[in-house]
Amino acid sequence: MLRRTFLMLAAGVATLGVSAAAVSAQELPKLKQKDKYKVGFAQTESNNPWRIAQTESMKAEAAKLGYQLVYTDAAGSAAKQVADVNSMIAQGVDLIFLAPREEKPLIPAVMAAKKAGIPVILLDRNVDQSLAKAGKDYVTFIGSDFVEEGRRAAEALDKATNGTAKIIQLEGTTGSSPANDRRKGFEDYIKNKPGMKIIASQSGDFARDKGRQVAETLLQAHPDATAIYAHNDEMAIGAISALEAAGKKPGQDVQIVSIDGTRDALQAIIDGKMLATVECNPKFGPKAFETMARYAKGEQIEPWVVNTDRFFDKSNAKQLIADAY
Ligand code: GYE
Repeated sequence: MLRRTFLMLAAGVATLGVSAAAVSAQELPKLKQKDKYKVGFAQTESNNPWRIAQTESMKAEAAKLGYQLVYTDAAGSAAKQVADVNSMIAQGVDLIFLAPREEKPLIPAVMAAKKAGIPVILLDRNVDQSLAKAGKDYVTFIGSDFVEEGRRAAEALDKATNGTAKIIQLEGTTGSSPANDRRKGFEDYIKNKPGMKIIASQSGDFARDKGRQVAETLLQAHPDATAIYAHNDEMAIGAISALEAAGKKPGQDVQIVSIDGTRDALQAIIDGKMLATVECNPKFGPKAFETMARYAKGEQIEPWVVNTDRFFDKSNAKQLIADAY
């Protein structure tokens, strides 16, 4: 905004009883260029290898740069994550990396940081786009194309089954952007495939044991299922246990596709128990801090810094498992 326009605007609202500071709070907070920063990282939970790999990557990069990292773990609670962000604001961090557990409940945290003049970079999950926007309320979203991940999982299943599958879908955390988008990508693809049907769909909260329990119940109700699509590898591994407990052969009686690319999933592919997994790379550290540096320099940051994903199946799982997390 032109300085003159800003001053005019500020004067205008001052007469309405709103301070000039409130006007400038409408703008995205800036980040000063400094040698060392104190940076927050608000993690959602630590109950799976993906989260642990992500946290390690963030901690390693902060240590490499000599930055102080204020790390919090919301232990699976959006309410705690909001409180965690508020505590980072109180501690005066320079910037907050936030992995919003769910799309809507974390909006107040994004807005509180903005109001306090602290820039936020969203990591790995997004917020509701009708309530907050990149370049206005937060700097950018760094992460994968979840719709595309879901589409690729559906395509892999289509190819392996010749377009015939009765599918149980294990959804991720309800209200989270990867669960919403991975469902959309998959369901949009199978709309044009008359032989592919989702016969049951329920959340397993992205967790292995919850995935196992939900798969167990759904398999009892739908013994005719021929495929399982899990929104992440942890739930897919849980589903393998459920299938085996029910006396079925995963990979033969029931085909399994999922997303992430964990070591356990690659091993399941090698063992013939899983068909494929679409990669979702958790190693955000270098890209997160590089984006932060670009922002401090005054660069215009694109609203979405896209991570590109590989694909793992029996053609490459053996070669790539050594690097898996
Ligand atoms: O797939 C899952 C994790 O937000 C992209 O969250 C991430 C997902 C990831 O718990 O394993």
